[in-house]
Amino acid sequence: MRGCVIDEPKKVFVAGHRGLVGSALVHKLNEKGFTNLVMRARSELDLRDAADVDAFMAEERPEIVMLAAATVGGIKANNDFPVEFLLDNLQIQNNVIRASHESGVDKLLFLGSSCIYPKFATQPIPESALLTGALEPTNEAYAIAKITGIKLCQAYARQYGAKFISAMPTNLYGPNDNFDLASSHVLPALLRKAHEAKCSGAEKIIVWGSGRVRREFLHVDDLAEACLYLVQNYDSPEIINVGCGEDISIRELAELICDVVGYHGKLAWDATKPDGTPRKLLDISKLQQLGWKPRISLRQGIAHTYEWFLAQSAPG
Ligand code: GFB
Repeated sequence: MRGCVIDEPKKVFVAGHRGLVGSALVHKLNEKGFTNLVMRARSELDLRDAADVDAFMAEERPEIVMLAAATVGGIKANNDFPVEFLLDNLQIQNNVIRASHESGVDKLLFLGSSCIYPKFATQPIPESALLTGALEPTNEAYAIAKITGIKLCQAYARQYGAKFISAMPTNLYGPNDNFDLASSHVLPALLRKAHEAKCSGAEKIIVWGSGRVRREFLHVDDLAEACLYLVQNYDSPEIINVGCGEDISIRELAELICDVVGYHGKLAWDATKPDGTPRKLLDISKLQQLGWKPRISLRQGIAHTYEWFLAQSAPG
């Protein structure tokens, strides 16, 4: 119709759309009217393969790339498999970032992690703490890969003026998380342990480490909203933290999870397992100044994740 221009939704490639972050991004993009999404399962496209990624990007030519594909895991998986955490992540991000530049992508969002910051960074951790001290050894491989991804995005921005931005999320949780006890993060692990102990009538659950270390947890739906907000409102190559601004000890987290699940047994501490970083609370003032804030409280978010977990494990 003449005189009536209807903007087509931008074509967005969500890399890693089946994971915790990618699935939340797809949901949020659909909700906000971005219906032109490109996605590929790992069986269809191995992002570690440069030639396949090049061919895919040349054919699809997305305008926006949200890079949520990564090899991820909790403290034990990170500690046990440094080769995969370093190599897979370097390959995935190198391929996707380079192919995005070469295929003319307008905007790319790279997702890092709060573990890029030094083990003993000042708290809350400002973006300026990057590369000011030694990393936490249990996740050094993953952190080095993520730091390299940030630097590659910044290099494309400096050399070619690319709008490749990098967000640093704090510890995330929510639907589609990994609940495997050997490789998961603490929150899904404790949710599962408390649920199984409640069902079996066990008198205690095992919690790793001392319980004294502190972590900040952000529901993945809040992260997804922040990511979209950044894609629409942030162009700087400087990294930006995404968190909720509050942290909690692992003991308090375990107690909260047991309360939400309705498990009334004891907590037993396994001191043979590592504590990791003593504290990891992000300074989110930069994001707040941009006008974004999280909406989901930790208790609400755990309850929502538990509902999802129960629905997955329900027969039929
Ligand atoms: O979530 P998590 O595995 O990773 O562990 P990080 C956080 C804390 O919870 C550690 C304790 O002190 C764990 O010892 N914890 C207690 C448990 N019980 C459990 C349990 O049953 N399972 C697990 N997994 N932990 C990760 C990094 O560090 O954070 C990644 O390894 C990434 O690279 C991610 O950056 C955000 O918070 O210590």
